[in-house]
Order: sequence, then C-alpha cells, then structure tokens
Amino acid sequence: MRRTEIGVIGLAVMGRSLALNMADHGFKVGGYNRSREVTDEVLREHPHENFVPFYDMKELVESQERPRKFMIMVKAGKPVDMVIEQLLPLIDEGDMILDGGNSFFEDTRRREKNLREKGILYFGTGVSGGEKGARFGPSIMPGGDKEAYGHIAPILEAIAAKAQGEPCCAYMGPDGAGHYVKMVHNGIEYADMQLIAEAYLLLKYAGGFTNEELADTFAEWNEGELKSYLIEITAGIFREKDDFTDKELVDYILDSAGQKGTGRWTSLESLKQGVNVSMITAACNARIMSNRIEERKTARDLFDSPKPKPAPEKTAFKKQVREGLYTAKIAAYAQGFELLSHASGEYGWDLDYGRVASIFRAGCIIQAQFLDDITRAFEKNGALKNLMMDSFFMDGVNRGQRSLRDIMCMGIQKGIPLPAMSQAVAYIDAFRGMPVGANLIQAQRDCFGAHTYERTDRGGIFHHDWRF
Ligand code: NBP
Repeated sequence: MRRTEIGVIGLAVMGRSLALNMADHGFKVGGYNRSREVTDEVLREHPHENFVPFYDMKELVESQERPRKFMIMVKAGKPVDMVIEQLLPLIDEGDMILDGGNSFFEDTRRREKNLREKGILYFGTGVSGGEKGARFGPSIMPGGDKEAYGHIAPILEAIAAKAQGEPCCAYMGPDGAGHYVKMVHNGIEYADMQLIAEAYLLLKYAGGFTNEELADTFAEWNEGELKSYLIEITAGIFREKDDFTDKELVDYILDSAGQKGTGRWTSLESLKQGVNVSMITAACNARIMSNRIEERKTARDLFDSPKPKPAPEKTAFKKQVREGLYTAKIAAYAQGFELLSHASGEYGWDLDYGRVASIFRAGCIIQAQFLDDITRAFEKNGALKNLMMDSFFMDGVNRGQRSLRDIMCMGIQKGIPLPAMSQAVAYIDAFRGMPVGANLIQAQRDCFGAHTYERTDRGGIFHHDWRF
C-alpha cells in the first residue's frame, strides 16, 4: 500500500478540514485523534480514498514515508506539548512536526529550540481562514528551518488559497515567525472588525439607516477601495433573516462579543516591543466592555444622553463614513505592520512584509484588495518603517482624514462609542508631528523625580532646580 505522506494529529474542525484538503490535492494523509469517535466520525461523514484513519499513534508513524511529517491540530497550549511528548519516542532525526494551531509564539520558540536539539524540525505554522478556509484554501504562515521548508512546501502550497494564481503560503522566518505573523494578523482582524462595527453604529444610530440600507451600503463599499471578505459578509449579515421571527437576525444577537486571546496577545506584545497598536488594544477593550451586559443595562438609565441632533443627509454621510473607515483602516494596518517590523528586528527574523501582505490576499479573514496595495508599498520600499509613509497610503490619509474627524465629531455628539476610530485620529495626529504634551510630562518627571530632560534649543541632558 502507498505510504502516507503526512499525518494529521487532531481531527476536530480544523484538523479534519486540513486533512481532507490535503487528500483532495492527492496527498495520502494519515489521520489520528485522541478520542477514536472523532476519527470514526470523519471516516463516516467524509470518506476519502486518500484519508487513512489511525487509532494508534505508533501505527500512524510507521505508515509514513521519510522524512516523516506531522501536522498537529489540537487545542493550543498544554495539549500541543502532550502530543509532542507522545510523538518523540516514535520518530527519528530529520522528521518534521508542524503545529498548525494558534500557539503563542513564545511557546513555539521554546518547542522549536528543544526539538532542534533532538534533530527534529519544528514548524510553527499559522493557519487562517476558519473551517472553510482550512477545507478549501487557507492562508498559511509557516516558520521554522529554512532548508527543511522545501520538504513541506509542496503540501502547504498546494492546499493554500490562491491569489492571482499564487499560493497564499510562504516561508515567514525561523522559529516563532509564522505564529507571530498569525498573531498580528488576528490583532489586525480585531481592529478591522471593530472599525466596521463602528461604521455600522454611525450609519444606524447617527444616520438612521435601516438594515436594508446598511446591506446596500456595505455591498456598494465592497465594489471599491474597501473591497474585502469582512465587508462582503457584513453586507450579507444585514440581509440574513432570523429563524424564529421574520426580521433580520442581526438585531436579535446579544451586543456582547467573545474573544479567544490572540488580539490580547498582540496588544501585550506591542507594549513589550514599545510599538503603538492602540487600535488593536481598543478593539480588545471594546469587546471587554461589551461583555458587561448587566452593568451596562443598569447604567443605561442613570446617565444623561446627549441631546438629540438632526440626522445627517444620508448620501453625504455614507460617503464620509466610507472615507473615514478607509482612513482608519490604513492606520490600523500601519500599526500592525510596524509591530511586525519591530519584532523582526528583535527576534532576528528578517520578515518580508510585502510577502506577508501577499499571503493575506486570499484564504484568510482579513483578505482584501487593500493587501495588494500594501504588497506594492513594501515591494517599492522594503525598508518602509510605517505604511502611512508610502505615498499611496499617505494620499489616502490626506484625502480621508477630514471625513474621519467629521464622523468622529458626529459620534461624540450623539454619544456613540467609537474607540478604534478615535485611536486612529489620535495616532494620525501624533504621527504627523503634532505636539503630544511630552514636554510637560518631562517637566513633571524632572520636577518630582529629577528624571532630567532634553531641550529644543541645545544638545545635552538637563536637570532644573524647580523653584516653587
Ligand atoms: P480545538 O481547538 O477545539 O481542539 C480540539 C482538538 O484538540 C481535538 O482533536 C482534541 O481531541 C484535541 N486535544 C485536546 Br483538547 N487535548 C488533547 C491532548 N491532550 N492530546 C491530544 N489531543 C488533544 O480544535 P480546532 O477548533 O479544530 O482548532 C485546532 C487549532 O487550530 C487550535 O489551536 C485553534 O486555536 C486553531 N485554529 C482554529 C480556528 C477555527 O476557526 N476553529 C481557526 C484557526 C486556527 P479530543 O477529540 O480527543 O478531545
């Protein structure tokens, strides 16, 4: 019998989808899951001539051609270490383990180092696109040994989504680079979704748009510079009818969002790197606030609301919101890519940002036309420090910032919370060199703690003997 070419360990939603995707592409796949019922279910519901089930990890290992390749698709954290521990006594030097889950990049760095010492090649492999992406073409971000990447590239690049014929999978860099890029991708996704939610709040509560008008607006936006998967599904969501009533489902969904942690990781990591990803942090905080359902309900009648203002003219307002959303989106991506740039230096990864943007063009949640523009910006200038310094995006910010400010003012006057958009405005203003008040902060620091300050008119470090 033909030997298996890869073993997928963990056959829940993501693992089974990736295994079947590989099988569809002609690879002989061995599948193993800790609980055998899950393996049986895959076999029953998705029988495939290229998918071979195993109920014993040793048999899965023995079925493989060499060097052996395993894709671990289990819950991130301890389960990944447990699977590695089980595999280790069964495999040989030169074999490869890929972790396709959402592992924290520091865990990946640790595992890669430990396994490298044992001669095992470990790849922290970010996979984006959810179940559908995994089944029919995800965006894949592998990090690990560059030479060994050649062994896994044919499988990963075959199953990845294709953008203009190119696979949305590329070698990212050593050790934790792949999982880091995936983490920042998820952080950007948080900010992107939050910005779209804020545009929705503005159109609905300031502009008085109905669900039908919202659906038409987002569908129209999906024809232009905002064209993206998230905008496309948002248009569909406003039309989707509820199963219990004859109204739109969106109005029956509780105003409380979940999060699994990758946005928070991005935000924490940004503080460690000293990079401002305020819009990603704002998106995490917005979800945290959304979870305070009971407190928000209680407080609703305790605080005054702003006095009602007339609704703006719909067509002009729609244009302003679109321009403001696009401008804020530029700021969010500029923040995310700046974090990648710092991390690349800090961890010695030599990330290719244009390549990163290009593999986000299809298969993943943030796929958008916009990513072609980001790829072009980095292709033009690989050392670009911040996306907003690229002439295309600078022009975008210059064209759209007035609208962003106008819709912000409207939101504030109407009492609509716009945390990510307000961070975009603050970021753009600080970025474009407006005073940020740090002279006063330095004066205070020097006054209470003799922390010294630098001057605008001469070089050197100064301390002042504050006389009051
Ligand atoms: P889950 O994250 O829900 O994990 C379930 C799988 O982990 C099952 O196969 C389960 O086996 C296995 N498992 C656990 Br839990 N503990 C184990 C252990 N100690 N030893 C062996 N296996 C163990 O699965 P998923 O939603 O398919 O996601 C897999 C990975 O992909 C995760 O890291 C996730 O964050 C990531 N991811 C998910 C998505 C998505 O849209 N769901 C998207 C992108 C990335 P059992 O059946 O025996 O309990």
